[in-house]
Amino acid sequence: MTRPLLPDAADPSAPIVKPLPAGVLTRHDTNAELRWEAMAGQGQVVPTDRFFVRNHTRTPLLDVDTWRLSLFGTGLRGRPTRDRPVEFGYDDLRAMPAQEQTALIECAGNGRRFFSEQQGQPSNGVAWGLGGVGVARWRGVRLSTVLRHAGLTDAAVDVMPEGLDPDYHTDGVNLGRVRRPLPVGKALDDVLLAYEMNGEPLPPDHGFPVRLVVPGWVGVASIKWVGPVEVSTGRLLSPWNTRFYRLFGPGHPVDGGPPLTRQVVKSAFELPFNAAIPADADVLLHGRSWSGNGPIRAVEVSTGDDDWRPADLVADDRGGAWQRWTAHWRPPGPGRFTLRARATDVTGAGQRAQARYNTLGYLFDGIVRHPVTVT
Ligand SMILES: Nc1nc2c(c(=O)[nH]1)N[C@H]1C(S)=C(S)[C@@H](COP(=O)(O)O)O[C@H]1N2
Ligand SMILES: [Mo]
Repeated sequence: MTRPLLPDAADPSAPIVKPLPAGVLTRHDTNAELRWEAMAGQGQVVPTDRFFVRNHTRTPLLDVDTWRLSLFGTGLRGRPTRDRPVEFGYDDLRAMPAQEQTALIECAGNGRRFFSEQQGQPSNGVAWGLGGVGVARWRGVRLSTVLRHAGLTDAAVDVMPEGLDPDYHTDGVNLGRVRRPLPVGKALDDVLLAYEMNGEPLPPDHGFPVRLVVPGWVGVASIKWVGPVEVSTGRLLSPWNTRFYRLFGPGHPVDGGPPLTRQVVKSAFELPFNAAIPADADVLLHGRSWSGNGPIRAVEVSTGDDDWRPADLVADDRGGAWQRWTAHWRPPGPGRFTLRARATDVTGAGQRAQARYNTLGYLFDGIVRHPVTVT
């Protein structure tokens, strides 16, 4: 029987179970952000030890022997109820046809820090730099397969997975378990119920025993530690598609824009902020770009005043979950410089001079100014 792989020194009361070495992850309360310099020299995939963690509360340690995926609701044949759901155990899922997919998960608030740092527009939420993102090789069973086994009907509209982590409290109110409805069209398209990450059983922090992987969409759609799943013939609501994960503020509807779906275009250099770069040498800058709309078509880099030039795209990544690239630079001499990268995806969407402000700081698609010092 598969067990969660607990690191030896794990503290089961910590919000995150895996070690958070300072060189690869930066902690923000219950969350941990990838340090981009830790991706230097890596392939497509982010090694599991440095994959970012976004926990509303904390990582639960679940017993796979008693764990069940339980489906219920009006969108299933026989309308099973929450008390008498259609159940699948871990081995049932493992016995279904498996699928592997390299996919990117990114928090909708990734880059939030730059709303305040670059645009003077502070917003609430985790102050992510650009490290609230990762790519992994996920293996599991398609959500569509499980829904069909559970008796999905043509009348189903929404599918709402619910996490088994503790209830989320904010401003003194208990909002219950983290849960967010997915339209049935997306649920049947490319969504995975994953039980493996990078060739190992899912680690506790990333959803053991089973999580959703919803490619291209805001990370919150990829519910971890899934237990109950409601399938409904009507639209479902939760705080995660009403009061969070919509665009609020000036220029947006009073109740917020539509629930967020796809992520926007971003780029990052595989360097720390304020990296020291030797003068009098040719430098090969490395970075990555990605988009929730699909593959990246082109990337440009600037190291000075709007001296934009094309970056070289790594051929192996064409059509992949994200695109590695390189750009040559010969610093003109010692001093402070600002690196910038801007990408365009297959739909023509790109990165803007100014990201569109919203009070919760979601979907930052501005061009990030990355300071370095040449010495
Ligand atoms: N049950 C549950 N699922 C969850 C969350 C959570 O707190 N609880 N966080 C969500 C958010 S906001 C993101 S960005 C992703 C992060 O996935 P990761 O921690 O594996 O990187 O998980 C999502 N799934
Ligand atoms: Mo997120």
